[in-house]
Parts: sequence; structure tokens; C-alpha cells
Amino acid sequence: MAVTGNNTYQEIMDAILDEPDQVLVVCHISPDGDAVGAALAMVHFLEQAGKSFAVVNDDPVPSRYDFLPGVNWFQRTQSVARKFSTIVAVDCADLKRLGNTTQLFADSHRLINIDHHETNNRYGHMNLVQAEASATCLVLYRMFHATGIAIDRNVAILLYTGILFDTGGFRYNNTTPEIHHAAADLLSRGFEPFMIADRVLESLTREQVELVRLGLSTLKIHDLGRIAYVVVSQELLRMSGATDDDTEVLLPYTRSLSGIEVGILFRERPDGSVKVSLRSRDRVDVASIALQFGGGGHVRAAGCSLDGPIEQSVVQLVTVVAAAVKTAFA
Ligand SMILES: [Mn+2]
Repeated sequence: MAVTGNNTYQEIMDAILDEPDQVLVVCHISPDGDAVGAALAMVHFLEQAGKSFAVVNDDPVPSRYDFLPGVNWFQRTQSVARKFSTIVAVDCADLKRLGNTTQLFADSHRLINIDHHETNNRYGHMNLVQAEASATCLVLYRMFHATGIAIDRNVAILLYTGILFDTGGFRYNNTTPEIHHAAADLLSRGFEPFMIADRVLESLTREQVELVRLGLSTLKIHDLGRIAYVVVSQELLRMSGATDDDTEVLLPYTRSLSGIEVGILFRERPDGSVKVSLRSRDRVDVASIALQFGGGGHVRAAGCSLDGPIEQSVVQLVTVVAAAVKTAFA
């Protein structure tokens, strides 16, 4: 597909509202706060516009998002029997990250890609990709404002959740004046900010705490002293009682170590392949590292997959990261 520029907000809205049948809303697999918030904000908009919809993901929505309005509308891909001709994909950088939801696309379909990842390859028939936006929820906020769509309390909670998640609680460098203005506007719809911060960023299950305890015993600091990583094998995951999604709780313990530039979380999948999450502090572009391994993401937060076995994948990835760190601190 040819790389094209963005469609206008109105073109995107018109295309979505033009569908007489159900609109399919999808987001990336292993959905995070921005993906879930954006997908649900989109379906709330559709509901208010009197449109029918389905919101689908391969994976379950992590339980920390149970409080979000409309979360029970989410269906798993395998439980959906029909196909759709209008699809809105939010917070997803490429088709691969949509997982098996692409099997729900009708032979003749229109795919609308709304995202903020720098690595987004404009896979949609229509695209609204704003790489400078701090969250897909901010892209939706801008679109709703520009097209005169009222934001009610539910949509405000959803957009705030995505913004809070993707800015790390207004801490990352993508915490712009605009995002604070947007957050202030959303907060004026009346909800408790602590309730959302607690659920989205802070609260841990017992299994997650057990995973932290066991996971930290695998923490290694690379010779250069600027790379820290944690390795979660299937066995360790079983011992903790936690699920694969829970492993994210280990990430902050890698990059947060003082002096560390790149934090890495390796997790073994049941099939032996390895999922990798990368975070950098100041200088290393981890999106470009992830891209070398067929993944993607942002400069400070990215991910990719390796074939395994896990010991080999760790060596492979850390070698590339170490070279990038050496260059960055040369
Ligand atoms: Mn996002």
C-alpha cells in the first residue's frame, strides 16, 4: 500500500458514520491503557451517534481496566462469527499488531487507521497518524473537538485513562502543555483522578507482587553499567501465578535504576518465542532497535519479538542494545 498523508478529521468521521452496518473497532494485541481507552472512546462515540459496533481483541482486557465504562463490550476474536466492511484501528502501528482480528475484515473493506506511533506504516485505506501526539486518546480528543463532538463523562474517563497511561502519569517527555490542557478539560467532566491513577498505574495484584519478587531475582546489569534487564521464563511465570500481561509490572525496575539508560524485559511465550519490551531514559532510540527485529514503538518505549530460545534471544538483543548504548555515550 502506498504511503499517503493523513485524511482530515471530517473525512475520517464521515467514513465511520457512512457505514450502515456494524463498525468494527480494534486495537493492538496485549492492549494497554491507551489502546483500551481509545477503542472504548470510539465505541461510545458510535453509540451516541446511533451506530452499531463491535470492539474486538485477540487478548482479554487486563483486569486493571475493569472500571472503564463499556469494558464489557470487548469481545475476543475467536468468539466473533461475522465479517465487517468498516474497521477503525486505534493505537496500532501496523497490521501485524492487530493479530487475528484482521480475519474479521470482509474481502472488500475500508480500514481506518488512527494512531500516534512513529513507526506507523500507514496501513489503512484512510489514515490519521499524528506521531507527535502523546497518545492515541489525544488524537481522538483533537478529532472530537475539531468536529464538534461533545465529550461526556464516560468518554472523558476513557480519554483521560489513555493520556495518563501513555504519559506515565504526566511524567514522560511527551507531557506537553497541550496534554495538560486536554486533561484539565476532561477532568472538568467530573471524575476522581486518583481512582484512575490508582487502577491504571499503581494497584498490583498479589500475583503481580509475587512476580516482582521472583522477577527481580533475575535482574542483570550489563557490563557497560547502562543496561538492566529482567528475564521471565514460563516457569517463573507459573511459579508467580501471574499472567503474561502482568509481566509489565517489572519494567519500571529496569530503567528506573540510577545510571541505567536502557531497561529490557524479556518474557518467554508458551511456544518458546520471546517477547521483548524496551525502555530508554535519555539517549538511545529503542524504536529503531525494535524495528531491526520486526517490532516498533516510540523512541523511549518499544517492543519486538524474537524466535527464542530465551537465552539466545537475550544475548542477541543485549548485543544490539549494547552497541547502541556505546554509540550514544561515545
Ligand atoms: Mn498509545
